[in-house]
Amino acid sequence: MELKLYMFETCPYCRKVISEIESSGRTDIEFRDIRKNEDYRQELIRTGGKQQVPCLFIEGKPLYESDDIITWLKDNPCIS
Ligand SMILES: N[C@@H](CCC(=O)N[C@@H](CS)C(=O)NCC(=O)O)C(=O)O
Repeated sequence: MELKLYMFETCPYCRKVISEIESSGRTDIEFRDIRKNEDYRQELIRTGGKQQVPCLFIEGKPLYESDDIITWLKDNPCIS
């Protein structure tokens, strides 16, 4: 499954999600820093409809809200 987390480093909501990812040990998520890459920022706005992070793209579909992302991650553990 293709998973991409749109984020930036100093965002506390992103840190919360990244902590969950790191503590779970999963390595199947690509991090896309919207402050370091303008293309990522544009993709987020174009596809998600707004510039809010964190946003997890699940097979290209955006999921906003850190709590909802964490719930999804727990419900969908990495099975590689
Ligand atoms: N309720 C949201 C809040 C997310 C949020 O406020 N993110 C900020 C960055 S810390 C943001 O993207 N603000 C819009 C912007 O920077 O343009 C969540 O829990 O994910």
